[in-house]
Amino acid sequence: MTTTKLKYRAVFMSDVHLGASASSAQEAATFLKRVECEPLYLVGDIIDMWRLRSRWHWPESHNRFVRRVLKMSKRGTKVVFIPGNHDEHARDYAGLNFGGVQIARSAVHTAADGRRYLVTHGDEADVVIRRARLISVLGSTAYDLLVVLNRQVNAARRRLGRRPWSLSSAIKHKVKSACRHIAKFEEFLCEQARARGLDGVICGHIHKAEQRTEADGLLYVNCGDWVESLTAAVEHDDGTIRVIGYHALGVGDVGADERDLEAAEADEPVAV
Ligand SMILES: [Mn+2]
Repeated sequence: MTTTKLKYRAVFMSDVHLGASASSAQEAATFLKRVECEPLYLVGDIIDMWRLRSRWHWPESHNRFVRRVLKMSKRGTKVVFIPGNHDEHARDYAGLNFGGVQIARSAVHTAADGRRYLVTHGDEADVVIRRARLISVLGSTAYDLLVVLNRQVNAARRRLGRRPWSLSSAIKHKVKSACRHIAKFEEFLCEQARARGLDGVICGHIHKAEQRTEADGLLYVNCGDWVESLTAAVEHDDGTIRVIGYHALGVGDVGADERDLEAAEADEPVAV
């Protein structure tokens, strides 16, 4: 089996949700094993403290992800952890360094082409979460169940030779308020970057991978998540930033090429 590393200037991952049973920690760790980068940004909700508080769930794959991050740091990758709302307690440690992992409230990443990007989890946009945390906790538990259920449905579909189907995205696509929420979220974060004179924003939180250039040239990138969409944002040597998907990378396959993620394939919000 080949183990050629995919080299990127920077890698941005968010919403791994370690501690949640729906986390695809195994795939996230395998992805990290296949990539090489200078800075690695962990853009929040890496550890799901909300979920761990209600039920301790920490299988070996979740350790594997943590070990992989620490190993990269030890080998010289600059690792920046920007906590999200599910691991917000880590925000108290902003400015500190744990085993080579720098903790920051947000960061500004300078790309190879000189463009500067605001890197933040994004929940600061989400007034709803601040106001009604309980609702959002209940919401994300229901979402987890949905994901697990959906996997079982798809295992059955595969046995029948049918294509997999995303139950939650089918439901969520129909929810207008979710769309409005996403639009507001994206708008808010673009505005944050603009106000600071930056060239774009790289965020997570809403579990919706996206890369889009606004009319004024501002770049909006959402890393997606490692629950359903299994995506990350990467910076190429020329400074181009792209969202790539684990499946498109052919990680685990031999000799498969990298392809950019079809935005349409990416999955949606909630559990944010
Ligand atoms: Mn979040």
